[in-house]
Amino acid sequence: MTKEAHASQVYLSYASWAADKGFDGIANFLFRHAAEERNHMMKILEYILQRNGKVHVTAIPAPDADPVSVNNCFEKVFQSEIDNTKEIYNLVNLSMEEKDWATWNFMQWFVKEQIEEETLALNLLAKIKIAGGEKAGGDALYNLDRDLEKEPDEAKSAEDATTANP
Ligand code: OFO
Repeated sequence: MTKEAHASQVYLSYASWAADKGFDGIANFLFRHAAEERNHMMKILEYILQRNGKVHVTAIPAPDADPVSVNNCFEKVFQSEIDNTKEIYNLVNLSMEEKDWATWNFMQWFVKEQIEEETLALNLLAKIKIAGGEKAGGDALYNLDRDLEKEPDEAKSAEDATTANP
């Protein structure tokens, strides 16, 4: 739960960085993703309650330092997703050890979600690499920024989100 909340803070922080640099499309994309990660946190919280568990809401660690470039921003996004995937795999492993098949089944949604999110970050990094990687600038970044403004995502407003479809 805290890891998903942390992922949301990471996206919020990088979105704010992008907005400050004038990349409004990238900022919007990252802000929407922050909302998506928060929905993931809620999905886990609701599951714990549904299973009669006790929810512990703890402090959320601060996000990393700001990125130094658009390329670095998406490298950091990718690394954050990898870190979250490892935490999710730990829960899957634990559920197997405990023979808690309900939780194992619940966690499969997150396994699939992480594949999608890692792929999305990798695809964006590949595009930036074509545009020059760390040296990408001018037109290339302008076009990427404009494309991301239109990128569809799964983030819903809080009232539309459900546990099954956060
Ligand atoms: Fe919660 O999906 Fe990424 O981290």
